[in-house]
Amino acid sequence: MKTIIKNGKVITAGDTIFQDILIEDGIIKALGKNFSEEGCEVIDAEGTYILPGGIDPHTHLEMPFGGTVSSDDFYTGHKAAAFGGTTCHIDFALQTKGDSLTNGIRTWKEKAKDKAAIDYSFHIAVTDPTEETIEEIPAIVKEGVTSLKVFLAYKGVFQVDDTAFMQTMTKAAENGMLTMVHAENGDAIALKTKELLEEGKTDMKYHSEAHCEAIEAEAINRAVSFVEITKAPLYIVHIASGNGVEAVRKGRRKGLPVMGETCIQYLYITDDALDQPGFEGAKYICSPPPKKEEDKKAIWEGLTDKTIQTMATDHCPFWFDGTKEGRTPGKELGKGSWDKVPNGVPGIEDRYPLLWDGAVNTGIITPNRFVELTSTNPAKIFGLYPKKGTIAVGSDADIVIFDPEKKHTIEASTHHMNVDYNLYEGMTVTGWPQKVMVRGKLLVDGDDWLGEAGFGEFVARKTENEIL
Ligand code: DUC
Ligand code: ZN
Ligand code: ZN
Repeated sequence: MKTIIKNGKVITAGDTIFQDILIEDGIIKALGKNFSEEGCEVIDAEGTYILPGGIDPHTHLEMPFGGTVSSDDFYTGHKAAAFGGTTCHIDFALQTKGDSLTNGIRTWKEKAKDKAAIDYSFHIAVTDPTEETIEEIPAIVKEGVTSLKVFLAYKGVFQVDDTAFMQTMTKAAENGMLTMVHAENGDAIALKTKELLEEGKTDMKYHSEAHCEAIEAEAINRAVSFVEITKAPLYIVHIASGNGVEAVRKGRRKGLPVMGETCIQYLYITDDALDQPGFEGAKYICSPPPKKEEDKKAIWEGLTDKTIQTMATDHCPFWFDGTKEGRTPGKELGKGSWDKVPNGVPGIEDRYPLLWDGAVNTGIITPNRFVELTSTNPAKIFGLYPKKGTIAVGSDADIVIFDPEKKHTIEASTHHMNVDYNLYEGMTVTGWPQKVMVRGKLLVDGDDWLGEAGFGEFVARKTENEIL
């Protein structure tokens, strides 16, 4: 099976070149011009940009959380991802307390295997960092799971203490594994939550107060200090605060191996969204929550000065109204008090075109930097490169044929995510994926879905995580 994509402008992190792409058996076989078209399917991509498929390094599909389960599974989430230009993602498998890391990964592999339509991999979230758990790390690496996450938040649920954090990151580094951290101070959140609730402060906006900027910044500063103490590399997930960005910047200037991720919602949304009449603010409740205008500005700066390496989503959707038939319970669990609202927002379908519209069309970043943030850097940091994350001979043919002129209005009624609202409802963006392929198979052709459950593959990752 051979395909030629011709007449498009191929944009990678390093180059922008008019060249044709020859694909054979799902792999990019050659780049150049004037390929023989005999026996090939030919896609004329005149007027479009050919980009590496997006890699979302931070998602939570079908995740049990907040008394329910996130509403996208490995089929619906993958279909939505593909329509939005994402061809691979790394989801978080959770360790159950008292159980092994291996079983956590096994459980998530089961969830994915018959449903997956795009390629995927897993990080393991360490929630019970006992001696046995830490000793299990080398075995996990052998399974191709080369990154782990710890939480400094969610006291009594996922939170680990500083000793466990340092021990885990040290052991991970010794085994070529990258540690990731959800950096918010869980003790401070628990205390603030108690105080706010005792004062009868139950409106949605108080979620922002319980997860205020200083609570995130303290944890990020602490995490960066631990990099200095242990010398182990660290990737800080979903940075939402200006002082958090600054802590990473300072660490990097000292030469510490610390990297930062932000999520698309933090570029567009502020805490005003939680402060709306009635229950509307619940749609925006996630942790960390979006912060102030000045934090948003600082995150944009972090993207342009390369303090931040990746753009993710933390995709973790919950129905706004989960009471309808066939739905899992959703945000309505928190009617009456913000602390009962399941934490998480949708975004897997929106990330790639929203960043293009907001950052490339406006001239804030180049198309090459866009590719870096959405695909190449996640691939390099998490050991997927050069199989994924670029358009090069020998790479998987994970390709987005992107129409830079196409206008698209984002609406829950037309999006593919399995959730009844969209954070960007009514926003019109310019630039939208026209065709999307994974390993040479066309999954999206305009509005048509050609993907199949079971086509997506688990990707075992290498330990050569690059420190960018
Ligand atoms: N934050 C969220 O909002 N949802 C999932 C997990 C997390 O850390
Ligand atoms: Zn998190
Ligand atoms: Zn997350």
